[in-house]
Amino acid sequence: MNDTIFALSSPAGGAIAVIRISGNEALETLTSVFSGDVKPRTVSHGKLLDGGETVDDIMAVYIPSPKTYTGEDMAELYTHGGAAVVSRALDLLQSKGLRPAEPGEFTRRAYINGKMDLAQAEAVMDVISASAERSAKAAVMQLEGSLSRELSRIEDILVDALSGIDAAIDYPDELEEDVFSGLPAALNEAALGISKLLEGAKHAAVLREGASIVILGRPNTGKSSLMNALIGHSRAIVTPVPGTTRDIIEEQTSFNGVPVRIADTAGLRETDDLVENIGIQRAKEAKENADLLLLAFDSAGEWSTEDESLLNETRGKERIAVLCKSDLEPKISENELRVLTGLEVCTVSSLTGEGIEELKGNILKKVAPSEESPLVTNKRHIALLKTAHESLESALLTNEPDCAATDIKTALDHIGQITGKTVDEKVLDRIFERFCVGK
Ligand SMILES: Nc1nc2c(ncn2[C@@H]2O[C@H](COP(=O)(O)OP(=O)(O)OP(=O)(O)O)[C@@H](O)[C@H]2O)c(=O)[nH]1
Ligand SMILES: [Mg+2]
Repeated sequence: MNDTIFALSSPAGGAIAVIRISGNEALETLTSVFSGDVKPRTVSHGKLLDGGETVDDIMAVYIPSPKTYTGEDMAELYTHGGAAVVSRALDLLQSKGLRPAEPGEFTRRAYINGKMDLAQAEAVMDVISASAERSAKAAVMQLEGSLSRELSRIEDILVDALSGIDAAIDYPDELEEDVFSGLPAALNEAALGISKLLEGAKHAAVLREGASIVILGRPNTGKSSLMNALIGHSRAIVTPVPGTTRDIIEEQTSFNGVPVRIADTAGLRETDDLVENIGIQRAKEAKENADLLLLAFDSAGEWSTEDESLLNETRGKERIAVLCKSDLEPKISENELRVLTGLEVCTVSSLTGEGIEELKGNILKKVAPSEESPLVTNKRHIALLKTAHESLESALLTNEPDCAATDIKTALDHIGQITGKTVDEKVLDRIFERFCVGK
C-alpha cells in the first residue's frame, strides 16, 4: 500500500484535466516533472517537462500529509484537457515509477488512514452518482458523518449492555446493581434507532432510483392529461376517445429535487380489443411495483362499478385519489369522492393547471423522506441493519444472558461492517470496485 499512485480524476473531454498523485513519492515526482515553484498548498504555474521537452503549460500543487484527502502526501496537476496531452502526462508519471490507481483507491487510502469511516467512503460514491438534488444531499449528509454518528450512538448502547452482561456472568456475586433490569430498555433503544434508519431507507431508495408513481383509472378520466400536466410537457397522447392509451408510457422528472418516474396506463375496462387488453394487463402489473398510485376519477362522470373495483384491486397500496377535470360542471364533489374512496383526494384540472402543484406536494409527502434524519441509501447497509435488528429482537426475547450476549455481539458485528470496524478485505474490495478510477 505504500507505493505512489496517480490517476486522471476529471472526466474526459473537459478544458482542464486534473491528475492526482498520492503517496510518499508525490513531492519528488512533482519536482522532477514540473518547472514551477513547489511550495506546500500553493498552486503555481510552470511547464510539464519530459526530459528537456515541454509536454504542456500547467498549474500544479503539492499538499503534504496528513491534511489531505488520502492522508498521504499528494500532488495535483492541472493540464489542458486534450486527449494527447493527458495521455502523455499519464505516461510520464508512469515512467517515473508511479502506479496507475485502481478504482476508488484514493478513497480506500483515505479510509485506511482513518480520514473517514466506511459509511463515509461509500457516500463518496453516492455523491458522485447522485442525479437529483435531494439524493446528493442525502449522500453528503452521510459523507459528513450523520449516519456514522447515529451508528456509533447505537454501538455505545450495545457495548454498555454487553459489558454489563459479561460482568454479571463472570462475577455474579460482586455486582451490586442488577444489570439485567436495565437491559430491555437499552436493547429497545438500540432497536428503535435501527428501525428508524430502516424506515428512512425505504424513502432513501426513492432518492436513488426515483419514486415510481403509476396513474390508474377508467378510460377517459384524464390520466394522460394528468401525466402531461405533472411532467410539464405533452408526452402522452390525449383524445376524447376512450381507450386512447394502450401501453405504459413512463417519464422521469423531479418534484422539488426528488426524482420521480410517472407512468400513464391504459384505461381499465372490459374490452374485446386484443391490444387494449394487453395494455390493461400491463397496467395491472405496473401497480404492483409502484411506490404510489394515483387513482384518476372523472369529476364530470358518474361513480361506477369500475371505480369500485379499482379501489378494491389497489387495496393495501399507497394511494391518492385524483378528481380530474375540475374546470367542468361536477357530477361528483371532492367530499363525496373522499367518502366513497376513504382516501385523501386532490382535485385538479390538467387543462387549467389548477391543483397540480398541490398534488405534487401531496405526492412528495407520501414518497419523499424528511430532510433531517440520516438516510441509509446503500443496499449493503440496509441488509446489515436488518440482520442487526433481528439479532436485537432475539436478544429481547431470550432469558438466557449467554444468548443475549451472543445476539448483541452479532448486532455489533453487523453494524461494524457498515462503519468498517469489523469488515474484511474481500468486502472492501467489492465496495471500492464500484468506484471510478481517480476517486
Ligand atoms: N375540460 C377538461 N378536459 C379534460 C381534462 N383532462 C382531460 N380532459 C379531456 O378528457 C379527455 C380524455 O383525456 P385523456 O387524458 O386522454 O384521458 P385518459 O384517461 O388518458 O383516457 P384513456 O387513455 O382513453 O384511458 C380528452 O378529451 C381531454 O381533453 C381537464 O382537466 N379538463
Ligand atoms: Mg390515456
